[in-house]
Amino acid sequence: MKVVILGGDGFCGWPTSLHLSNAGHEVIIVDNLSRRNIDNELEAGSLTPISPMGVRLQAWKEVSGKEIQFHKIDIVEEYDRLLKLLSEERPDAIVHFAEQRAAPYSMKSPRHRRYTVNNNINATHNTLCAIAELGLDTHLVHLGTMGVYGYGTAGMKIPEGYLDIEVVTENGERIPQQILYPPNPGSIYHMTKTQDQLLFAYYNKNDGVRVTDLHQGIVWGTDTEQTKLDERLINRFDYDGDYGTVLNRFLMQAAIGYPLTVHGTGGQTRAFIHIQNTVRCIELALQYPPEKGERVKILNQMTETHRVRDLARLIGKLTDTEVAYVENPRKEAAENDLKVDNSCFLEMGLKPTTLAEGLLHEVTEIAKKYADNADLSKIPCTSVWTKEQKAGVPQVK
Ligand code: NAD
Ligand code: USQ
Repeated sequence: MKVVILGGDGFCGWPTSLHLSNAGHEVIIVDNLSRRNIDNELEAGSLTPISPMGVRLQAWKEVSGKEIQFHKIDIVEEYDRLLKLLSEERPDAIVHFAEQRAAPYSMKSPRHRRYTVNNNINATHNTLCAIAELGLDTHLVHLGTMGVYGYGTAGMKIPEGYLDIEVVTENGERIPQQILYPPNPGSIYHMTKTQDQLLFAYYNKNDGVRVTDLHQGIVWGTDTEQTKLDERLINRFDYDGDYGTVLNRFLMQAAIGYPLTVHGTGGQTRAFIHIQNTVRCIELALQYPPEKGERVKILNQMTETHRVRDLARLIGKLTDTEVAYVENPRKEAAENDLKVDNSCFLEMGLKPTTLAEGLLHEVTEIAKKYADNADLSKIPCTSVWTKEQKAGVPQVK
């Protein structure tokens, strides 16, 4: 398959590009390198030393003998260049990672809210618009989020995108229907993902665009089989208060003996998936595209759910690190249960990497190895959801 990877320089996009190239697909990366610029803006880089794109691609050629193309295109600001690339390449599939993906960054200030809405919704719309304008039969695979559902379901397992309901007519007839699961975003970032869903439904209905929307949980881990092959191929590892996600932050904090920063009571339950499983899921989604005329295919891309305080206790015990309960800088339910249906990927053959298998590797091989790169002042979460809230800063002895 010829596959264009939008956002192929990022945390999920880079290892996916390598995984697909390794599997024999022709891979073309498109990225505007905005994530690297945000590192500069926040003065907080990846814990792992990520190489420039040219070095990454040269290393991959040396290691695998395979070539990956790269085009530096901003898919929001440079629609014409995106259109030209797609019309020349006519890819079988596009994998779309190219959005601003951090909830805290999206809440940082009015500028960050506006940037996130503008970037994310237009990135998705421009991609759909280009596919429709060119009349391509390209399969679009998008990285969405579990957060579109909200995280509370009153004990019900969250279905894969669509909810079975019954419409009761005026004369009492009950008609079964399926609707998009009602969106309930918890940040401006998550809200853009709920808007993406409507764009997909519309272009699917109006222009017949074939779309798979992957509702992914929190990704943890760093290495995949390919990124391990050469240090120049290493994946990024975010640990700062805006981009670091909870489990990778705890692993890094444990490696340097920093108290594990649990927000509030830590009663929040979230879905998780290892990066090696992420890249496999995308390969599977490409392998099983929706048929022409089929509605948007929605899959839940996660393997486990965990409560934040349970994760902290587990890692704290494993590494003898203190757990700190800090003020929650977010506006979110203090406690929630979460059950998720992920049977589609399991039926396609996904073999989950569990926490038990990967945690210690991450602490010792990645977080401890690169601990000297850590800037402790960047760990606290300083972005707050409302003006009344305070940052989640632990007392560090
Ligand atoms: P990332 O920020 O590391 O990567 C995103 C990439 O897209 C970056 O390289 C960035 O430069 C690029 N990009 C952004 N806007 C662009 C534009 N306008 N034009 C061209 N390139 C652009 O994020 P990630 O962690 O790899 O996440 C990828 C996708 O997966 C996101 O859409 C995110 O919402 C989703 N996702 C991520 C996680 C996670 O835990 N990391 C979990 C669920 C879903
Ligand atoms: N949290 C802590 N301590 C921390 C950091 C976070 O307790 O130091 C808590 C948060 O308050 C939240 C939970 O952990 O309750 C998850 O936070 P997170 O930053 O790990 O995840 P989130 O903001 O939801 O975003 C991440 C990715 C996003 C993706 C989403 C999937 O950045 O791109 O869409 O996970 S999901 O959470 O399933 O919606």
